[in-house]
Amino acid sequence: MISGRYFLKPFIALIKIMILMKLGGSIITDKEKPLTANRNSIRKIASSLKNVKEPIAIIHGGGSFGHYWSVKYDMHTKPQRYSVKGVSVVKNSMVELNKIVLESFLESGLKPYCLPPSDFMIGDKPLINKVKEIPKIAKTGLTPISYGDAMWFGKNKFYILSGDRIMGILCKLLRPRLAIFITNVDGVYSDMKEKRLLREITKEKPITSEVAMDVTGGMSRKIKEAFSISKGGTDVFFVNGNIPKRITDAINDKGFEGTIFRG
Ligand code: IP8
Repeated sequence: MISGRYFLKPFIALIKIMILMKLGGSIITDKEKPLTANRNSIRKIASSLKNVKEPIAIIHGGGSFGHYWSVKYDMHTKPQRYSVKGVSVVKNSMVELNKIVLESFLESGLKPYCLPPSDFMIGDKPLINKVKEIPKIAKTGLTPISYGDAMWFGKNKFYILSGDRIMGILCKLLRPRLAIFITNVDGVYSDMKEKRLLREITKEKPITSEVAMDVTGGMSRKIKEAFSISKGGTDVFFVNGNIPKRITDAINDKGFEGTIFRG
């Protein structure tokens, strides 16, 4: 029997607009060189998005900025009483990287709109009314750009909010048409040795435990968020940002190359 959701899917796709895109730290920074942005890659990706008519909101990661300092100051996603110097330094480095992303988008002809996560989060909870403003801002032609950050939790505790977690939070509330994770690899691999790319992950064909074991901490967090986003009905794409045409092909449903988590 055809389920109601399956039958309604084409109609839901018509009313759903908006794309949420995560620019991974691996693509926007040089992970080998501390505090070095990959301006060329950011510009190339931004230029490719210029012709996309659908509203887009971007979230970017920390790469060799935020992650470099959070490792130095031993800061994690768990709320704790971390060094306040560490909080300050991590936060400053993310503002610096965000500024580079904003400038690159502006130079590429887009209209970026800086959106620090403290604008729509209180502690570790989203401010629903603020989150609901994001698609409205994106529909004006601006591109809201948020980022992973060091956040105040309460009771003198802070935590690292990753860009991947922001993707999960925003997708749950906004139910975008698409969620796209841009990294510097072709998608999700079954194992890193043979590099066998997994093209499609569905409820019927779920990922095996070896995959989760083989991938890096960063990738396993993305996979966890991708699963929960796709369970909410949004298709999730993993795309290599070194070939920006793959991003626009994914958006325009033209010969997708990467990994899809079917919503
Ligand atoms: O790169 C982490 O965001 P992510 C941001 O998405 C910081 O994990 C501050 C390290």
